[in-house]
Amino acid sequence: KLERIPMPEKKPVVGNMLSVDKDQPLQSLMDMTRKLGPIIRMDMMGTPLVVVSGPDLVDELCDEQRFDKAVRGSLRRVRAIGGDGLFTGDTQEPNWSKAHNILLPTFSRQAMGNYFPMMLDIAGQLCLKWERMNSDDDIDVVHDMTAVALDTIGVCGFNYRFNSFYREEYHPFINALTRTLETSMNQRGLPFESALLKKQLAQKEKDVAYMNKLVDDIIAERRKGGERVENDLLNYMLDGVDKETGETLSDENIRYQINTFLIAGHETTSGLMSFTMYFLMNNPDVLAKAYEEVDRVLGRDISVQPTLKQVNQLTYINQILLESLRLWPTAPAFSVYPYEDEVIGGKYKLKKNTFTTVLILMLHRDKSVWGENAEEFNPDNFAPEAVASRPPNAYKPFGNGQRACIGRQFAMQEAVLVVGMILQRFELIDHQNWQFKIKESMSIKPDGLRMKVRMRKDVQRSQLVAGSATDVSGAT
Ligand code: FDE
Repeated sequence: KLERIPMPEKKPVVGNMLSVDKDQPLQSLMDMTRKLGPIIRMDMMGTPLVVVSGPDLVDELCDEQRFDKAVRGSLRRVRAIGGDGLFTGDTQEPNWSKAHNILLPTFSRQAMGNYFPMMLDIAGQLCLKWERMNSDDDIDVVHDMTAVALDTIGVCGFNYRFNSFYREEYHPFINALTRTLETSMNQRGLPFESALLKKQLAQKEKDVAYMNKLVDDIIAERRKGGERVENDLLNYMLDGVDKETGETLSDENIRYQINTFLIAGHETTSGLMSFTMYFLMNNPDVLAKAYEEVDRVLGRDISVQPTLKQVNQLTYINQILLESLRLWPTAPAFSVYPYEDEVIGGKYKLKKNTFTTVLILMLHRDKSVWGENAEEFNPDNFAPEAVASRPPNAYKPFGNGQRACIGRQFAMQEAVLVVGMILQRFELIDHQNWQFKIKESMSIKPDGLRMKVRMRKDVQRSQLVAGSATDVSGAT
């Protein structure tokens, strides 16, 4: 009763290494899934890779008794910066559970209130920049959203200001990080690779040293009794004790955690907010409903800052973001391996340890779960009734189980706030009629998306706010 897992055609020696486009591996896998179905097997030069996207099969892979997160391939190479931090650590490594125990409360719903004022600060910087644009200025959406996400995790994480809105280019940290992630993605274990990538690998070494030093200096400064501000994550990491072992985190591990938050926290959140701008511009009905909610909840007076309570009431904005993560989940896949030999779907054999990737990009488009219009953008998919009637593991933009995203509430709170504040102020204009295109690296982003904004006609300012004393009517 066992069945062979469908395979794409393979070549001698390299097997399926070249079946996957180097620049668009995910989009290749999407095409392959559309052709071959909910489970595919590939031969990566002798090492099997199984790619799964059928909801029933994924449901089994989410069983943590049988499967564990696999830190392999490019994710493994990200250990150059993430080390044994939460994202790139193996579940069995002692530092994973230690850090998980210490950090879980700092990312809880209750803790989110602490970060809100800092998130507001950064979201305000973005809005101020956009308010001051001339009518011939346009916005590099991914750039500005990356700036928000990076600056937010910087202040909330360790009271470091990347000050992205005060510089034309990205902070050098981002350039180093982006290059390092790209090189990690390009290394595929092919023959002669270290010769081919010689330059990039040398650069990677320099970049890693630079990033580590920046972060190590911040930690050392804080240890010396430097500024002990608010409740940022760094303070929790310095003081936190794991109840299970009674141990604290080492400085080296704290560095890896900070690097990790910067990797995991800025790209994915920035991609989420960027895709959401695209969807809003291209779905007028949804946009109208979103404006209605923002006006009702936040009001028309932009000189009064939103409260956390109000942000939590922006439920339709939340649905829009979740729907955006359905069609273009910015962390588009996660991987597991079986502890023992397994059979899934009653017929597909997975040998112990097989590298198995859950392609959430396609899981989220399964017609049996999302209906005939699965490929269409529809935030009603996240109306409470719709969510309640769906199988639990059909939607996995934040991964699974104990290895799921620890930053989920953090990212969602930030994104709802930012989108809410944008809509409270601006009309969004797709002035170049952007043709949909994805840029892939660790995460996915809309490639080259630009837009213009215009101040909405009826915004009010009851108070004179420092730094934004411009007359609204002149601010188009
Ligand atoms: C995680 C995560 C995940 C899983 C992965 C794997 O499994 O491999 C996912 C899917 C995710 N994540 C997603 C996401 C999305 C978004 C928007 C985000 N995310 C955001 C964020 C922010 C922050 C800060 C974060 N995030 C973080 C994180 C971490 C740390 C992790 C790891 C965890 C453990 O423990 O493992 C993750 N994240 Fe996320």
